[in-house]
Amino acid sequence: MAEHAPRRCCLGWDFSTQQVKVVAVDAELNVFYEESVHFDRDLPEFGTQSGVHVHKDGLTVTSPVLMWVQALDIILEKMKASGFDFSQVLALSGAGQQHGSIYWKVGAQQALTSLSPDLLLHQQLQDCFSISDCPVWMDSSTTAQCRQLEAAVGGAQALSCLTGSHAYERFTGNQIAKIYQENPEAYSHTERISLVSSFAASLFLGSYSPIDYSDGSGMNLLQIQDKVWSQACLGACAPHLEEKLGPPVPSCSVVGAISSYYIKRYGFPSGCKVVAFTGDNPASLAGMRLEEGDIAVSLGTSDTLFLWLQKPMPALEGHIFCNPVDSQHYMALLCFKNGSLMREKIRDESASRSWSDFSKALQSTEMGNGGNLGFYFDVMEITPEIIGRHRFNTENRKVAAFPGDVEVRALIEGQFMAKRIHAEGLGYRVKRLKDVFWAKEKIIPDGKSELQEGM
Ligand code: XUL
Repeated sequence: MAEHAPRRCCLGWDFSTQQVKVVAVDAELNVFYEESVHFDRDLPEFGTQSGVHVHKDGLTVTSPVLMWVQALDIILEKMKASGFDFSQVLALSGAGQQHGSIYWKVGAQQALTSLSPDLLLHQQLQDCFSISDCPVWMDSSTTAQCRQLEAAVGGAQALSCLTGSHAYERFTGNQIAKIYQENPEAYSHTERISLVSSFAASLFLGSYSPIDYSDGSGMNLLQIQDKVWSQACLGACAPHLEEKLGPPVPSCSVVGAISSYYIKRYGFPSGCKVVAFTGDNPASLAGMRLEEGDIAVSLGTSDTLFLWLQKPMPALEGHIFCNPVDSQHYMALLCFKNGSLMREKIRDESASRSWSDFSKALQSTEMGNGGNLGFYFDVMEITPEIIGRHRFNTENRKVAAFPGDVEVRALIEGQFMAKRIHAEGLGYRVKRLKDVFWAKEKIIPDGKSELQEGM
């Protein structure tokens, strides 16, 4: 009986690079329901690898917007089929991979507000996008646009002081500038540009959800102190951009009530609130309840380091974002692109495609790896901008290969050393790790504690 008693809850959504996931959390913060759709596995017709298409130039990386919409359809239908009681959902919110952008075609707002509960979302939204393949955070094809933006505002440091970061290829303003320059027609047919987070919130709202301050800080467009779009940056990227972005809002804002589509098709209550969605990293900072001085490491598709700050110190490396919990405060973020995919590659090459062999290799080698060091960047790294595999032996000579177990430790130690060095380079003093959470890989607990001691 108790199992079937109604359980009031909130839903948390994650629109990440490789999957869409939902959790239901009850009043005591217990997660009692989880569901996910993995793009490569569950939507093979889109032909993605790890959720993205890497284009021939090796720099352009996109994801099909309809894949995200269809993933939401699949999850909602699975929840319905499993008997999930939507009538108990008081509110929902979520996170999205940062920086990715969605281009809603003229007329899309109309389609969003008049969704028929008899059809799936992707059947009704298929003609709503002026760009079908959205640039995502792994894209590094906008170097020219980055230099143009920095030149327009007086240089890299000036842009960093204004927006919290110097111009980064994956930051949305530079991606928008590229789309405007290369595809002006599609740009002019765009009535609204969303981030992945505000796009997801829009699907639930049935109208355009505003961009929140925190995720908006990853665009090179928002003045992080004043929380307004920078006219200089907007002007340098593309015309009429302010109206296509809409005004930004604090990350904790209730942006509206759920669309009648979800009430009629799935039985959500009409009062179900939609709270602004934000970026995955700001959402992690909020969820982990960081305190001043703490540093958190997230091992995901990208590895990230983040911390809570009261006084921003924009620099030439790393990012300052508006804080998602307290919009008067800030957070700092360092992002390393060669994270989990790099670990998976070395696992496949040097540990027989098995995490357990990977862990054994880590256990069988000493901390310090006998003086062997390795840095592995199969894709152009963000922090710092570098590509290639770089191995150094005890004599500090560059070598072409390591034995398998040395390779595994060199990778893990190199990745963690880089995190510490770059964090300290920005003036952070690492005291303790608040937590480390693992995306889908597991590095053995012994390896974990060694690494923490090593930090
Ligand atoms: C952060 C970044 C990545 C994505 C991954 O700046 O680019 O962490 O948010 O989802």
